[in-house]
Amino acid sequence: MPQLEASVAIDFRSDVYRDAYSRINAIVIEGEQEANENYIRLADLLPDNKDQLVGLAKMENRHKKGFEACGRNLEVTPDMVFAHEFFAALHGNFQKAAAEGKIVTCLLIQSLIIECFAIAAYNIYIPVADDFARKITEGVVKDEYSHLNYGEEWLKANFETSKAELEAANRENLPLVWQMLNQVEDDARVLGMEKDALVEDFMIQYGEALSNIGFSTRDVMRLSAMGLATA
Ligand code: PL3
Ligand code: FE2
Ligand code: FE2
Repeated sequence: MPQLEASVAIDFRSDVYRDAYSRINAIVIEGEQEANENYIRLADLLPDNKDQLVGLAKMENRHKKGFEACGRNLEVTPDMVFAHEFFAALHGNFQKAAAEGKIVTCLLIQSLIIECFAIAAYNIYIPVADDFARKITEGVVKDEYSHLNYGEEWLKANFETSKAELEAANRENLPLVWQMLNQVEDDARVLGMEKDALVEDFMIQYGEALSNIGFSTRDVMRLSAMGLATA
């Protein structure tokens, strides 16, 4: 008996797909743009790490260009107004923290939360992407692991003095991630990405990061599920 197809082929050119892509693509472009700005801001706050952080910012700019090309390839116009709104709360929290010189909060928002969100999204997207976008995304996700690693290493080296601020910043910002996922759930499904898989991958990446920084297993469980039950 012939094997059934594992999944129904995705029609990347359909109106339904391209409509969903106009929002998801915009989110990714906006996310990469804000990541670029956030690392430039961090370079000011951490002058000793300036060259490395400017290097990360440049990578984010290349990622943005790559995803813009993915949209053009499908003849999709990204809905940048939607994407700007999508990131507004997290972006506002980063800017407020930066203005107050709260480096730990800035690193938690950008290098842990946003990078883990990106890694989860890109990992889940790669198997269901069109050929052009798959190649681009595979290159990008490798870089995102190095950005996550930057945050982990800094926070690990400063763990004892950062712990209380990390707890507070996690409580304030992680619930925003669950809200953001709820907002993209329907569009992500059209692209072949399930919310449960995104949540699972995010929690694995984020939990591992917290553990590498120095939190106990008990703390990791508590911190990484913050606000999930009520989302
Ligand atoms: C930091 O380097 C990049 C920040 C980008 C954040 C992206 C979050 C994406 C969440 C939307 C879920 C679907 C993603 C689809 C992938 C093309
Ligand atoms: Fe990036
Ligand atoms: Fe990144």
